[in-house]
Amino acid sequence: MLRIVLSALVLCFGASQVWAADRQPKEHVVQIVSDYDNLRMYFKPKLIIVQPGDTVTWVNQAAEDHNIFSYPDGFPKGDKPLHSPYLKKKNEKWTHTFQKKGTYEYHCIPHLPMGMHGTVIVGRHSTANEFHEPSVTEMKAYQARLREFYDDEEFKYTPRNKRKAGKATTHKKHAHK
Ligand SMILES: [Cu+2]
Repeated sequence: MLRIVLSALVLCFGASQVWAADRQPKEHVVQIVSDYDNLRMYFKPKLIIVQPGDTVTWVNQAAEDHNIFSYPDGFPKGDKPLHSPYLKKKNEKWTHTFQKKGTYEYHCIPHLPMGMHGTVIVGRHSTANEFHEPSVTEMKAYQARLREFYDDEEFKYTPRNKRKAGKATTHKKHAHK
């Protein structure tokens, strides 16, 4: 369902790229929300569409530890992951300027179990083979960061290039019906 929504958004926003070359870079804000009453921590908006050259500033809305941390394969090939420091104070900010087109998928480390994640689409959505393919070392480094909060067996992340086998099996099943 999310994929359909994303595709529709990309279709709608695709036309804007025609005049993208002439536009001034924009500054966007993503609120980091700590909703203690409902025990929810989330990025607002969860999905933001920007253009190359634009900046996104994440603003902490409460005195709660949050960070912006790329999934190990959650950014375009040739770019670097988003690794913010922990924002601890109310109104503490972190800004990143996006230059490369594609999809950036990130989460907050301590609140990953609450589904605290977000997406930045720069210009257009990345296709499956345009994402960074993490090395063994990078995967180990990512798991080590998560282990600061979680036991080894929790939140084992499988990069998308390792998930293809499962998908192929599903397709086969459908073909037999
Ligand atoms: Cu958080």
